[in-house]
Amino acid sequence: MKAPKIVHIALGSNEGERFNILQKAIDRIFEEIGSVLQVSSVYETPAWGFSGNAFLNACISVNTRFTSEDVLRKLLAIEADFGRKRNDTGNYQNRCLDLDVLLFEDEVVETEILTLPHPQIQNRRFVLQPLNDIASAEVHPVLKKKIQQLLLEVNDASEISKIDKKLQVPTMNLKFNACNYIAVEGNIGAGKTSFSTMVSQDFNAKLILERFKDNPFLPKFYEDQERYAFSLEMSFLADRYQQLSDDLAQYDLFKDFVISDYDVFKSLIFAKITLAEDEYSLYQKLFHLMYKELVKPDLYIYLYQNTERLLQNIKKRGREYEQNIQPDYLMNINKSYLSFMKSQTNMKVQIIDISELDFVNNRKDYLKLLAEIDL
Ligand code: PH2
Ligand code: MG
Ligand code: MG
Repeated sequence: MKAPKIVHIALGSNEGERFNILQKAIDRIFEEIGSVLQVSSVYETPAWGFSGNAFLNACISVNTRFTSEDVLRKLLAIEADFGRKRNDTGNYQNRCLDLDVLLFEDEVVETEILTLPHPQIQNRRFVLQPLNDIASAEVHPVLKKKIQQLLLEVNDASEISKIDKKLQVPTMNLKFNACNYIAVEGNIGAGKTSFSTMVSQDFNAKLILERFKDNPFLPKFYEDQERYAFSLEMSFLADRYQQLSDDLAQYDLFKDFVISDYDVFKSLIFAKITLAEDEYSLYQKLFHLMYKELVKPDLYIYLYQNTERLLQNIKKRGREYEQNIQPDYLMNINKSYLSFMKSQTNMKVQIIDISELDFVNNRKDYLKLLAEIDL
């Protein structure tokens, strides 16, 4: 899962209900591209470079996990939805909505469809003035000057005036900090790691990820289940116990809550499936001794995904030792999780069906999934 990057976007409109168009464009950017960090004031500006109606211009900064090219494509699609028609004369014309990528962190790009930083930033007061509201200290990665410096030096005498009305910053209305600790669970390949990583990035949470990669018994287990099941389950239990007791005890002053991509109870759920009866009863005794020492999550989220898509995801992520996992095994795991969750009386459990969602690639689906969470 990529760490989000900050993109600065310029908005302009000189046709139609200019202010409302800018606001709706920001709302669409929030829904499709990423969380909106900052919004500048709105400026009324004379058409620059052509004779046309006066514009309203603004700039925003957005946190996005998409690439700069994906952001550009999405912005063009939003413009098109607002009825923007481009002609190919190369001349400027009136437009109900123009969305330009100004800066994408310090990326310098020159392709057929995208130039970064935007080549005209330093020549346009209608860009620099609003950009200065939200990014005065950002350094232009090519000119190596701060935005405030570029604004002082700009050779553009346009008369620009700030308007009183303020654009709204769209937000998710979700208060995770009501919880101290959230566990995300789900079958193999459901997307537990992706989802908890995304939430930790977007809501300033400490992230605890299962260290499955370090388990030397896991590849062996998938080769010979009977021989390696007990060692595997014991080593998972020991690791998870150690990680959770360490990481949950270590309070991070700068984070608002903790989110993990597993709950320790999964050890028992898997052991029940993989161990012989006598081994399981021994395992269970040890498990309960350890379990009662651990902090329980305030919220347990189970991401339900159907078997077909689990298998697709497993194939896509390509861990070699997982490639022979059978549908029956996954259905069995799902069933055991469901019966575990049913038996929980003290823990707040939430099952969310994600079989119709693609929350990793589609931000609307991610927002839908978040909206399902009931805190
Ligand atoms: N956009 C242009 C050309 N000229 N002038 C103003 N005032 N505001 C704009 O957003 C603008 C412009 C090309 O995109
Ligand atoms: Mg433009
Ligand atoms: Mg444009």
